[in-house]
Amino acid sequence: MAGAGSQPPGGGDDGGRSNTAIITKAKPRTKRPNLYRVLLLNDDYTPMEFVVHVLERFFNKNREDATRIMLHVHQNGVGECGVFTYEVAETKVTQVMDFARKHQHPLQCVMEKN
Ligand code: TYC
Repeated sequence: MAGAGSQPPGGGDDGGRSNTAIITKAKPRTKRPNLYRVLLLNDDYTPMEFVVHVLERFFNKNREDATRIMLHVHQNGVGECGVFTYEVAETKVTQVMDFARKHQHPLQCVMEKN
């Protein structure tokens, strides 16, 4: 469709006959990355102290916050450890799952798009 908006801002639709410059100002487009929640899932076998340790070690929580999150997961079935970009979230999930497996605990850690 020809008409309003079909030419660049600043006009100058003279078929190239004049030497008027068109200066377009770039819009400041700061694009935010997609964010992912990393979640711990409850189970009946992983010791509470192990889950607290995981939260301290991989999610940089202090003991108080780690204990609060662990108890939330224990009581509600699932809880958030943090929100990260895709690659960081994926790394956290892998680290937790590897660490749990190494200690023979069934602890599950997953990520979901925020
Ligand atoms: N429910 C476990 C227990 O009673 C503790 C636990 C908490 C396990 C959080 C996993 O993500 C978890 N020992």
